[in-house]
Amino acid sequence: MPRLRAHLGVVALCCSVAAGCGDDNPQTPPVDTAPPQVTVLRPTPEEIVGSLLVCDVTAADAAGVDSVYVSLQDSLGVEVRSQAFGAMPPFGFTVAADLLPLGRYSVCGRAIDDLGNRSTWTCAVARVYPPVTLRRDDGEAEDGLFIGTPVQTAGVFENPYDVPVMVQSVELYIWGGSAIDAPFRVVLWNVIGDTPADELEGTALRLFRGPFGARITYEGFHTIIPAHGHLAAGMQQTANLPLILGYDIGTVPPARTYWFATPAGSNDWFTLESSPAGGLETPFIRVSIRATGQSATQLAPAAPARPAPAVPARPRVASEWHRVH
Ligand SMILES: [Ca+2]
Ligand SMILES: [Ca+2]
Repeated sequence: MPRLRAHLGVVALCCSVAAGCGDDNPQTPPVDTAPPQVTVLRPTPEEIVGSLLVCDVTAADAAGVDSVYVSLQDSLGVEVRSQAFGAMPPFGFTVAADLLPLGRYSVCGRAIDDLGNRSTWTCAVARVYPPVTLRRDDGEAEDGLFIGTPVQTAGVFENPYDVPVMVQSVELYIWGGSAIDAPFRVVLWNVIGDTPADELEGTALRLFRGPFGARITYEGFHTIIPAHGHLAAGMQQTANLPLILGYDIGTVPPARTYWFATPAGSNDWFTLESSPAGGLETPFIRVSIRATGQSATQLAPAAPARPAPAVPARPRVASEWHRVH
């Protein structure tokens, strides 16, 4: 047995030398057992999404990427949308935020390389805030309010989200029996306490001919409402023949949420309930908003609002207004 062991040892040594000095015998490359490296490019972690949820994944592998699978899941892990891709990027898709309920969503990717190695899921979470319309009416105006003089009319609306939102549009309803040819502007005001205050921005003067029963939507605003902040939106008239704003007499609005000021341009606001012709009717004013997303969070420092006039006996509520332009 000792002689046999020695013999085997020599054989083993020879084999070892032969394998190790194989300049003319190329080594077999190591087998690739590593799965592809998957990275979620969009959304960025905790990205605030208010319009489009961009789902974008990349994958890399030494042996080559064979295929990529992208999955969008809600907070319960239920798949909202998925798509399989081949070897060539881009790997991803885009979903409109207004098609999704408010919530947190995971964008996940996994990939398989050319040798069949499959990666685990790589995910990034986005916070999706669908655009929403702030309103206090049922969408059907039944009457019009005629105060008898050009007037500002505004509703005070609250941003329901815990993130800043940008005003997308303001919608007004001009009553069917309104006078013709009455110029007006659509205006956004700051809110001090619960009262409309300084103008933030407004449209140019609108010369409106034949507006009977018209719903008008104005876009192009840039005001950002802070998280849970307040905004006053409405109409400022400048003509001798005031427009009659459509009112919803079937809805009782929250008290002191609608205001008017006369003459137009005045900061002397009164609640609509205090108007002889007003009562508890609801002006047809609606404001659509969307979350500002990542680009807006880079707007720092914020431009301060213009100083508000002194309002005695009314506590001032901090209002961090942002202007984009
Ligand atoms: Ca690999
Ligand atoms: Ca109504």
